Amino acid sequence: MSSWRRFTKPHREGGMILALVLVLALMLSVSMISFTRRAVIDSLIVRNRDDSQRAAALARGGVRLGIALILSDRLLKGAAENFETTELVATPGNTLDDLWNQTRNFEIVDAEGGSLVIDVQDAGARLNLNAVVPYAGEKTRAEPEAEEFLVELLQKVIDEMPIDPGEKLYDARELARNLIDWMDPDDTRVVGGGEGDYYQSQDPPYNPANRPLMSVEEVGLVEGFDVQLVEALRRYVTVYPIVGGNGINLNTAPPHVLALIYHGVSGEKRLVDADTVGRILRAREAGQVVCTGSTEGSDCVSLSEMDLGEGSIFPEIELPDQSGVFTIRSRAKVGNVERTVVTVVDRSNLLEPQLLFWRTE
Ligand SMILES: [Ca+2]
Ligand SMILES: [Ca+2]
Repeated sequence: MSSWRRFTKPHREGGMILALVLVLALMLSVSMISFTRRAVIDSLIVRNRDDSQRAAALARGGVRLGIALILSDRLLKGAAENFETTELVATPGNTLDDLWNQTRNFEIVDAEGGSLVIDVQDAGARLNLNAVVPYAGEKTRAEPEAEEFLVELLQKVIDEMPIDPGEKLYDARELARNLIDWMDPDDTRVVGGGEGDYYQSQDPPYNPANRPLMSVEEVGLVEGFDVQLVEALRRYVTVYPIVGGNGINLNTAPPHVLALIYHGVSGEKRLVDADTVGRILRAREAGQVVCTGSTEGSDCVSLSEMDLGEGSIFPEIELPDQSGVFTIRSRAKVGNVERTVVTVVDRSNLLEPQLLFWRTE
């Protein structure tokens, strides 16, 4: 027995040591793997942070380029002789032939592989909600056409929302009235009663703004509007300029916004049909400009030629559009990191363009 023990004991001890070595080796390799992985992750984080900073800087630079474009466009249009006064003077108006539109979808690539795309759009290319209920201080009143137009606009947006019709529990007329009450200076609902009832029952309670809208996002605070509806509305509308803006710029608006032209004789206005939208687009493609004033001696075509002669358009338009407000979207990409800066700039004062909005995405 004892000799058996003599032979077997070292053998068992050797086995245990071997097992221990294996466990240690395993632990070592596990910690090596996790150390290596950590090192790789750390270097990726550092690289990502570098890319992120570079992308953010590139996007900010893109905004400066965009501002340079809208100012150069203004100077090219003949404001140079009035540079000292810096006042907004009549220019040929905003069209898609302008300098600021020439960089659309053009990708600028820097020496280190970063890329930048700048998209500039005039405010008139969207329907200005603040032109529907134009601000006039305490005298601000929504015209009857404002409610009718908002009903048609909201119904169109609701109809086009890509969700199940059963989920569209919106009432366009109620929404239109709630939006007017949010913007008008009084505290009485369009249908009578206090405007604050709904808002005071919220947690936390708040009040209607009773002033022009400061952002499209603000519409989400209005009774009956939810995030989905505001998102659907976003591609059609703007709130700029906040005061003193006109209706849609027929010379720059995309087809889905042109479809919001509300036209006709008083009391019988309707959204225009696809034929009118097509007519405007064809005129633009032919290098013509839709004008509301004199059409003599220029590339102007009249509203009548667009089948918009009879009656009027609401909100009122003045073409060529002289709006000084532009949205600049600057999207930069470095490695796998993308940064977008969205700004709204007013170029009315050439020496001091005003930054009205800034958001990093
Ligand atoms: Ca009201
Ligand atoms: Ca109100």
